[in-house]
Amino acid sequence: MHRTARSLATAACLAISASAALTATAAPATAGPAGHARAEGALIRYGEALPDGARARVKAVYDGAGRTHVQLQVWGLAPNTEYGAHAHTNACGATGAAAGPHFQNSVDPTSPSTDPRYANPTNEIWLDLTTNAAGHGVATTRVPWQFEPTRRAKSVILHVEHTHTGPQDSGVAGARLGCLTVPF
Ligand SMILES: [Cu+2]
Repeated sequence: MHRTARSLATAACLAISASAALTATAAPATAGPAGHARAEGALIRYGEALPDGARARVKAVYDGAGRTHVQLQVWGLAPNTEYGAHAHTNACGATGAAAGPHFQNSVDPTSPSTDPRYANPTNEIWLDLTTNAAGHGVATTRVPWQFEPTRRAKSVILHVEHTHTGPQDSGVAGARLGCLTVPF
């Protein structure tokens, strides 16, 4: 119940801001029944490296076993190209930095978090993908946890590189190219 009301409020806010800005990119996000979240729309662009008109759709499912399943689909990106993508803590803003760090289930006391004990695809939501010849890509992930009511990811950021997994640079994926606000 709570989540539905909150998501509807978020959708309303997005609708208002979308109608107020000519460059509006995030389509009104809609939430399904309890246990689902979904958002779709044009990616907010943070540079020329992201093709104009690039779009994304994110679906999250919270299953009865306490897990979270997330799918990211993108359209209109460069063909045959690797991108990194993750769930971030804040909604999209005017700059890539506005989305904050990666959402972590267990939060690294050190920031920025590049420690693979925290910056890994089990503790974070990683959605790296490689586009096909048409610039379409799909990524899915599953993590063994769900968001708390008051601490949820709020966006998906698309990065210029696949996510690194080294001992010193885990979670790093280069520049932030685009963003979709998601009412996880
Ligand atoms: Cu990221």
